[in-house]
Amino acid sequence: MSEESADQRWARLKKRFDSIDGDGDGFITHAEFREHFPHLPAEAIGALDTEADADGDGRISFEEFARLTSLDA
Ligand SMILES: [Ca+2]
Ligand SMILES: [Ca+2]
Repeated sequence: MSEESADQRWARLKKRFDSIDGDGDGFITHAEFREHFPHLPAEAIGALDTEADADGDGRISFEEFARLTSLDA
């Protein structure tokens, strides 16, 4: 596989973020997680939520999302 540039990676993350952010306000809420991952158990989403929400405001900004997804990249 070819190396992905930072720009490509950023664009891919943004696309993924936008697809989860249903109302397009730039933040992913718990409800939007649930809507996007209906097959995930509530506790898994809760854990994801807690882990991703670095500043504890109850929603996931793109910055927090990028930080979370870079963990398993
Ligand atoms: Ca939203
Ligand atoms: Ca947050």
